[in-house]
Amino acid sequence: MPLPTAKPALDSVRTPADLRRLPEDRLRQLADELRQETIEAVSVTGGHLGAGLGVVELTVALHYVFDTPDDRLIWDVGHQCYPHKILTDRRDRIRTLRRGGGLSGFTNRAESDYDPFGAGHSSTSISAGLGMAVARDLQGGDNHVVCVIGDGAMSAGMAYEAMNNAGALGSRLIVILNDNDMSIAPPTGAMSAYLARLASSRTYLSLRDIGRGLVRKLPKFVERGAAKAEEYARGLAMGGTLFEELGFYYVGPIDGHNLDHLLPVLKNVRDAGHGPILVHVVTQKGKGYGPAEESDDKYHGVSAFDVVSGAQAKPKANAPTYTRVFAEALIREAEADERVVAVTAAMPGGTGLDLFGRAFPARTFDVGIAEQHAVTFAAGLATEGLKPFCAIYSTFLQRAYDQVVHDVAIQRLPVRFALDRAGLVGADGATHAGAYDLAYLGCLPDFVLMAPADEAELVHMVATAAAYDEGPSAFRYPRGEGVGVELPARGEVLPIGR
Ligand SMILES: Cc1ncc(C[n+]2csc(CCOP(=O)(O)OP(=O)(O)O)c2C)c(N)n1
Repeated sequence: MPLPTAKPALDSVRTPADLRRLPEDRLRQLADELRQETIEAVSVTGGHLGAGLGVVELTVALHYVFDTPDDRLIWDVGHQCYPHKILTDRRDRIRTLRRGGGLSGFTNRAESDYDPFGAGHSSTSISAGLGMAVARDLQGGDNHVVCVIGDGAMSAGMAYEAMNNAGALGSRLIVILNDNDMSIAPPTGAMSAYLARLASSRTYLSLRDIGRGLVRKLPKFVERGAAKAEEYARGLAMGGTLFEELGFYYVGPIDGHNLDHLLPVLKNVRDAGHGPILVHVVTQKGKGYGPAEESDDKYHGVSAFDVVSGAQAKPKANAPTYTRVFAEALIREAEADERVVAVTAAMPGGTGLDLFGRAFPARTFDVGIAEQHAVTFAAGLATEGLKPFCAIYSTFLQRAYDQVVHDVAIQRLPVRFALDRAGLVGADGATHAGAYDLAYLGCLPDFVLMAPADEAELVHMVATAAAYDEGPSAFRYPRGEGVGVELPARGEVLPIGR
C-alpha cells in the first residue's frame, strides 16, 4: 500500500511512455488518482461516468503492458475512454469534454494518435481491429491490436460477424470482453445469461494459474497436435465456450480491478503469439464512487454533479420532454388497442419505453443493442397484425437501413418508427446527431414521415401512426423538452399528406 503522503503518480504521467517508466508497485496508486481525476472532471463537464470508472485499472494495465500508440487500442463505443484520454496527453483539456471546440466524449482519430478508431456507435471494435490486424500482417508489421468491448456491445450482431471472420482468418488479435453485467440498462438476452454462467462456473484464475498455467496452455509453447489435444481436454473439462467454438482462445474470467491479476495475464497474452484471443475481464460499472455504484444506471450518463453527495444538476424543466410525451401517448394508444406493442434496442430509459414497459411489460421488447434485429423483428410482428412501434434514436436507426428498406418498406409493412433525438443533439457530437433521417427515409416509397412542431402535435402523430395501417410510418422529434403547449388527453388522427 502506498503511504498517503506518497508523491502523486498521475502528475508524472503525460503519455503512456511516462506510465511505462513507473515501477509496477506504483500502478495501484496511479489508478486511484486516475479514478479521482475522472470523477472530478466529469463532475464539471457531465458525460459518461460509470463505464470509465469500471475500466480504470484495465486502462492503466493496457497502456502499461502494450506499446501504445504503436500497439492499437480500440475502445468499443468509446464512452468509457475518459481515463484513457487522461493518460494519453489530454489531461490538460479533460475539462473541455463534450464542449464545442473541446475534447470529444468518444474516441476520435482526429483528436489523438492514441485513438486509432473513432466510435460512438457500438460493436464496431472487433471488425475494425481485425482490419488493422490483417493490414499489419499484409504489410509485415508486428504490433498488437487490442479491442475492448463491453458485454452490452457484445449483444450486437456485428460483434459475431467479426469474431466469426477472425476465427477463420487466424490473425493475431486480442479482444478484451469487459463484462460488468450492465448495458445502459440491465442487459437482456441469452448472451448476458451465458456470460454470467461462464463467470460463475469458473473460479477466478489464481496468480499461480496465471503465471504457470496460462503460459503452458497457450499453443505457441506446445506442439500443434498437443495444442489441439489440450484444447479438447480443456473444452471437455470446462464445457467449452462459445468463443472457443468461434476460434478464439478464451482466457478468464479475471478480476478487472485487480492489477496483480490483470498485468501478468495481459503480458502473457501479449507474448503468446497466438491467433485471436479473448480475455474475459469482470468489472463493476461505477467502481470506486459510491453514488455511481449505488444508482440503478451506475451513472452511465450524468449532468454536472456535486462530488461529495453525487447530486446532479437538474435544469428547471418548463415542459415535459418529447420522449416522455411520446411514451405517455403510446400508453394511451395501447390502452385502447391491444395490438400496440413496443420495441427498443437497449434504450428503454432514453426512448421512454421504460414507462411503457411498466404499463405493458408483456408488450414491451428490449432486444439488446441490435437495431437491425429490432427492425426486422418489428416487421415480423407487423405481418401478424400487431402494431409495432420501434422506438430508436434517429442516429442508431442508420445501422438498420437495409432492414428498413428491404424488410419494412418494400413489403409495405406497417411498422411505426418513433425517432427520438432527431436533429442536432449537442454534447454527444457528430456521431450522435440525428441529421440524416429525413434524407434516408424520405427517399423510400410509400413511407409516411411526420415531424411535430410541438409536443401536442407529437401526441396526434402517435395516434395517427397507430391508426395508419397501409404501410410504414415514422415520426421524428428532438431531444429535450417541448415548447410548453397544453397536451390533449388523447391524440387525434391527422389527415396524411397535409
Ligand atoms: C448502435 C448503438 N446503439 C445504441 C447505443 C447506445 N449505447 C451507448 S453505450 C450503451 C451500452 C453499452 O454497454 P456495454 O458495452 O456493456 O458498456 P458499459 O457501458 O456497460 O461499460 C448503449 C446501448 C450505441 N452507442 N450504439
